[in-house]
Amino acid sequence: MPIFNFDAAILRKPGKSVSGGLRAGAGDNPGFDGVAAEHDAYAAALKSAGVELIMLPALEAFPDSIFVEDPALVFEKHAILLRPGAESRRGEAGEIAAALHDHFQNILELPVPGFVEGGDILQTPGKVMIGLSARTDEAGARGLQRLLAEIGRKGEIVNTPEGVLHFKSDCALLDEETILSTKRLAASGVFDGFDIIETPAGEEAAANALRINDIVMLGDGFPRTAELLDKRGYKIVLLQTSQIGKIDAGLSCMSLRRQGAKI
Ligand code: CIR
Repeated sequence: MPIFNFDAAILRKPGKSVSGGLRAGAGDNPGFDGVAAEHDAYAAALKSAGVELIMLPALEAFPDSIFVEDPALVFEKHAILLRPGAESRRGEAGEIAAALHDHFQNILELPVPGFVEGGDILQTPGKVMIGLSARTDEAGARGLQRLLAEIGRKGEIVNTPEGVLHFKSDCALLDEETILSTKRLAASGVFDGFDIIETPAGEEAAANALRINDIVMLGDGFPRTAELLDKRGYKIVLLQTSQIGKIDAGLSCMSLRRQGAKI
């Protein structure tokens, strides 16, 4: 079964507090209604792709909790509770634990010490890549590597380009052999051996795309990337990301996808 086949996904509704979500720059706040509309369209696209939605309620105490990808890492039967590097997000792992227990057979926890956010993890057929970043440190990455070995997966620790929030802010798996990557990340050689499609200059944010079953979800502001993927035969679904983009998020962040046969 291809690694991008998913049967279910956990999502969390945005709360009004999402307007105050973390961001590196000093841009204006996203509006709650705009984020909610982007989230609704994203959920609808997942559903159309054959994914069962497990929708969790909003958590006002955690402005960034809509980005469920970061406090956990999931596979077909296993789920790993992570420890976000961002202090304001650390409690999100405890908040998502019950849903993981409901939908996965085996729940593991990142050992102490160290931090890992799911946005830094790229799952590929042969290995799970763990990007070191301002949110994921060496101790966390090593702890995760040990847990992955326990469940029969190989973890490879790599670097995220300086100033980039998460490893997956800059890349996405498009199929078993192909990675969509920014030029700056591809230049580091981490994807040697893969077929790489580079995002055109100025469209770096397009790299946080998402392959789900037979579609690739792509932000709608990246016409040259869309053309490249279209030419390669990918079935693209364009989604607005202008509001979540104000708090440094893209398309992978809003779901935790469970591997399984497409419904
Ligand atoms: C944060 O800074 O943590 C959120 N504002 C954005 C998280 C995006 N998540 C992701 O890329 N996996």
